[in-house]
Amino acid sequence: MTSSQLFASQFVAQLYNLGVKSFYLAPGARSQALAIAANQLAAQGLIDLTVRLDERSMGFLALGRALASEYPVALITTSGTAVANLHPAVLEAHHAGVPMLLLTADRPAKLRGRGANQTTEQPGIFAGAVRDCIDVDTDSDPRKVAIRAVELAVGSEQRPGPVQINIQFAEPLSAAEPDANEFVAKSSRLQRQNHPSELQVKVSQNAVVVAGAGAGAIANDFAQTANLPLLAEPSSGARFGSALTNYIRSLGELASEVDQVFVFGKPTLSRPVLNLLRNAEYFVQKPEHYEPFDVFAKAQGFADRIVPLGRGSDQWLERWQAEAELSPRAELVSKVWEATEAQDITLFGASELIRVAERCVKPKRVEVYASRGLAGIDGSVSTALGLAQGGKRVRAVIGDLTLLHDASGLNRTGLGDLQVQVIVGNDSGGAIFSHLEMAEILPAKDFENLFTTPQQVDIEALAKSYGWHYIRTNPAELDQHLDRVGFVLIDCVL
Ligand SMILES: Cc1ncc(C[n+]2csc(CCOP(=O)(O)OP(=O)(O)O)c2C)c(N)n1
Ligand SMILES: [Mg+2]
Repeated sequence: MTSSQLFASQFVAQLYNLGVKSFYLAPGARSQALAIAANQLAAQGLIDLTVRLDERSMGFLALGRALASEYPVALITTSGTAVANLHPAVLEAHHAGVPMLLLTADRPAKLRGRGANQTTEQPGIFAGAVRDCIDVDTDSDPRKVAIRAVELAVGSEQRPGPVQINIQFAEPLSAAEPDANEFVAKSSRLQRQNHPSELQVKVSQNAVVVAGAGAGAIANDFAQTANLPLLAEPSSGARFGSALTNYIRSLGELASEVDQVFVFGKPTLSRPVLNLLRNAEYFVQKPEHYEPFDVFAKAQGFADRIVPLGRGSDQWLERWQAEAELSPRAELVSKVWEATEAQDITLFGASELIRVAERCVKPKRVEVYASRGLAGIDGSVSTALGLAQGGKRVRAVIGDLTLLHDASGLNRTGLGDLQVQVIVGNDSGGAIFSHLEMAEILPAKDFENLFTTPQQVDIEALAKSYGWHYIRTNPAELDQHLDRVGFVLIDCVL
């Protein structure tokens, strides 16, 4: 049998040859050959190797890094529950189309179901959330396995996304030789192969363009070309230009007149926008990463590129202009939005603040992310740190419960110097739930216990125990702190 180390060295080197430059490792015994091989490449400066304790937060860190680099990153775990801890980030990556390679170390297959230590059914553990699970022992050809994995992750067959490579390591689990650098060749990225489809659609006079998460600037180009109102979410990548409207305010009056919608990306934030699709005909331009959006199962057509025939009227466009929301939360998100420059990234957590941003932030071409694949409040601190590993300054705008959910993600160990501000809109609990009908029906105390769950955590102590600079402020004074460098936690009290 081929040795564990030979397989690991060739496999890791081949990933490098295929352009994979960011590796993540959570320590364990079964994965030691992969750890040693990755470290050998890192020692030569060929790859970045980040070592984290907690696989769950490592998953989101890697997700952020993959978002920033738009190329697969590799994650190495040991066997057992370590693998399962990647699941939340894998689900988000699946739905948002983020490429990741999950190198999960395992014992030989013959030991499954026999009570062997730290051994479970790892193949299939992520079900349909991975593009494939390649289950191999160390007699397989590591180069072929690596090529197949990277091809699938970049989206050569479907959308980009996570791929699991489950590697059965038998003892001896590692050796000093061979060195992974022996198998290194020129590193170049695999390109995604695709054959774009096109659809021409006659533009109605009462049409709008809806740009959800991941829509990209193409949605903006479309709205400009077709002279249509643009309803663009903060993380759409299309929230700029003259066609953008403060649409949430306008919708009450104009929704019933809309008879045609062009959908880009994954719109999820506002029910009034989604309701437009119930009543109008709609066409979907398939996003590069997210799954094509069709929750009402009545899209009139899908294509990689929709070409508008004709243009909307200026009168229709003008009717969509409205005033932005004014509130302390609006002040908070607007200040961050205004401070964002070309070399910055803004990340919104999945809760009330991104919805407020949708109602108020001005047209501006900025780099914005939000985990809208599954809209979890988990992993947001880690995702911000992963984005920052790409070299830009990152500001994450999140709720207080969202912070606490990923408190262990604050661990700076192994991260070096990053520029990251976590700006917490602190309203002590889940403000978003106040919109639920239950808020009116249940006794206030029950509603608090079951939904808002107010917290009294000492956030200052939390930040300091992880070595973050802590600032307590309010929306009116927030702008004074947005240039602070290093690891900064801004507790913005609402
Ligand atoms: C992993 C996960 N668990 C639970 C939820 C449901 N959820 C959505 S928002 C929210 C509360 C968020 O509170 P906070 O972060 O303080 O934001 P706020 O709405 O107060 O601004 C919860 C529990 C979720 N989206 N993801
Ligand atoms: Mg809150």
